[in-house]
Amino acid sequence: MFQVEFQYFELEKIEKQKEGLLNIKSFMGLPLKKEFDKEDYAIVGVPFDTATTNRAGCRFGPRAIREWSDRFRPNVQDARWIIKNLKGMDYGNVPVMPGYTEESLMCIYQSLKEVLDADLTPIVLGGDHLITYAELRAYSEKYGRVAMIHFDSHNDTSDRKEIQYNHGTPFRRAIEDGFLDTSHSIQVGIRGYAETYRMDYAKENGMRVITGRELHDMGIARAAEMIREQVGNQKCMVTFDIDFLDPSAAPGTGTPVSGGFTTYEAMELLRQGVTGLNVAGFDLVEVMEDYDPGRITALAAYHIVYQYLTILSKKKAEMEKD
Ligand SMILES: [Mn+2]
Repeated sequence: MFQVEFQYFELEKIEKQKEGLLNIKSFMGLPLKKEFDKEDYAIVGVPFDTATTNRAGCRFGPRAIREWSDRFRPNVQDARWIIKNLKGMDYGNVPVMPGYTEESLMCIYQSLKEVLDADLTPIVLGGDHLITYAELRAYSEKYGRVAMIHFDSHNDTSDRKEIQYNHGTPFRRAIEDGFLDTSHSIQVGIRGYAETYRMDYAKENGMRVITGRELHDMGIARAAEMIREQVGNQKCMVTFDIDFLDPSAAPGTGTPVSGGFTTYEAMELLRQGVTGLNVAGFDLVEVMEDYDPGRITALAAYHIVYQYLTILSKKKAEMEKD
């Protein structure tokens, strides 16, 4: 497990926190701040991409997604639910340090811990997928082992003994460290050309896997059912790697894999598969605007986050009914 001397960050904590709010356009115009006031959710940017193995650049993902969020209109369809049922804030960015992986993981973990300790639902904008490993440490400390619903074209259970931490290893490390309730976790959309040992590792450790081909064959409704069966009532987190989508819908990502899914399919899979589940938090990772002059990747990311917000708002309304 990552462990670093934290004195440096403690000394500069106040300065660092201020840095995390500098020059940021807030998500959907939400209040941009570090103090909590009984909000339901906090947007958290993690501009970290040191752990990428192929193309880099997703440190600008939070900025790109926030940029599109100015399309939010409070008086249309689901937006009314979001406004009516949820109080949100933008926590700014985690003060990560490019080039310093373990130190950055520590910053991410500590920031998530602050959000979770204040009883807010974190909605994290990445950043490369390694960041989810640090998030899972915070979730597991708060709730015990958590289940995970993981949308991706890769298992991210790679094993590099010499390189503990890269964006292909987060879920192997999370399993080793006991953060995950694997028997209620599921990976969806996996395809591509990685060595099979990664898939074997995920399955041997109890995770259910729906490959990309299986998902195309069975369709969204059946896959949504399988997600619900696997997760049940367990406390879970949802992690969405934008490369779950087909490169035609999301060209701006580090390791795109053809044969993926449309943005609509992703949104429907979330709506049908995740609504009503016991979700503790959400993240969306691997958005690289520099590889996508049309900026449709970040647009898709924004709409997927928006979809999750509607799910969260329905859950909140349901809880108030009880
Ligand atoms: Mn991934």
